[in-house]
Amino acid sequence: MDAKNTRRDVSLKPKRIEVRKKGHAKYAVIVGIAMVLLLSGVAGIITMAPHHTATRHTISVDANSSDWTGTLPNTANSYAISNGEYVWNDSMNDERNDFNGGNPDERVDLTEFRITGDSSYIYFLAEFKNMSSFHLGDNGATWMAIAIDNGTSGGETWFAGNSNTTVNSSAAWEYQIVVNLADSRYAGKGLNFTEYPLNESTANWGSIFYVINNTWKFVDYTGDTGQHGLMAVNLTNNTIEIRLAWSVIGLNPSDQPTLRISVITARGYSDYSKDSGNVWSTSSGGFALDCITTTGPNTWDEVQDGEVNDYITVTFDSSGDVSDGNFVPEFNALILPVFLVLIAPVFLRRTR
Ligand SMILES: [Ca+2]
Ligand SMILES: [Ca+2]
Ligand SMILES: [Ca+2]
Ligand SMILES: [Ca+2]
Repeated sequence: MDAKNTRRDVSLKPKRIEVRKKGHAKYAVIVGIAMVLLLSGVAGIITMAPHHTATRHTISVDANSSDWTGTLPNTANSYAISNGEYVWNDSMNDERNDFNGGNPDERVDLTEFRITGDSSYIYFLAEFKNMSSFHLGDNGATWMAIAIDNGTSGGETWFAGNSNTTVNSSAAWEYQIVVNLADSRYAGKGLNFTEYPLNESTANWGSIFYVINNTWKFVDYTGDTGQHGLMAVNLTNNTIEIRLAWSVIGLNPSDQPTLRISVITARGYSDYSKDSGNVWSTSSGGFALDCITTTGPNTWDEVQDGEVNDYITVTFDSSGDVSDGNFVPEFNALILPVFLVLIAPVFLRRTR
């Protein structure tokens, strides 16, 4: 298909080739467009971002999701910007089942992930398929990490929890939120609900809720009762809600920041008394059991290489409301080169 070969053909059989080439050119264009559309569809980038109406609202961090009012998109593994929220519909039953005797591991099956903000806080909501099979403090309880690239260049790519998993280097993070429901301080209490603030007791690798910066230092506030950060979980609601003051992640909404967000879930363990807690290790690949990606159908397809290549982008207006967003799939970067390769023959022929 290179120019040299084409030129040789032309010199050999000028007339017949000319006719065939027009047919080939049309064919190449059609195939090219079809391939681009196919790849776009596969990669989930025909997003047709809905016309959004910014509706700033404050979230009560109580593990009740009724204050999140954006409309969930109908399609699995797609997003919407709705009522000032970034709303991600995560595919159901896409979690790895390495630890449940090969049965579905619904406690780690993320089903929804949402982001919004107001002038004081950024808020996150994570919903799971079914968390009724365990209590807080159980070994192997749900573990989740949210990596936040706040727009600063550089950053760290490893997810926390010794999870053997990285984010895409284009979304290298400055701050990471970890929720580890296996926190040993809760063991044996039979609890389904708790709220936890970002105070000095979060500065422990076995903590139920902590924030770290990209030099792996805990970000916590002595005596905080939720002013800087708060996490609430309700296993009956299958819901985790989080808020962080903008300043905690080095931002001010008046700058209308754009963040890149990567998310994984896993099974956690904890020994708070020994400042210890991480995720359960799988026998191969990254240890994430679900994540935000369009690669599938199973999470294994994304994390077998130890990297979550896909990430969310979300932009806030000066009031802290989500004003825009996108989703960047791994194959996005392939679309343009593939398109150029496919249409190249058409241009080569027309220029002669
Ligand atoms: Ca709530
Ligand atoms: Ca899922
Ligand atoms: Ca997923
Ligand atoms: Ca990957």
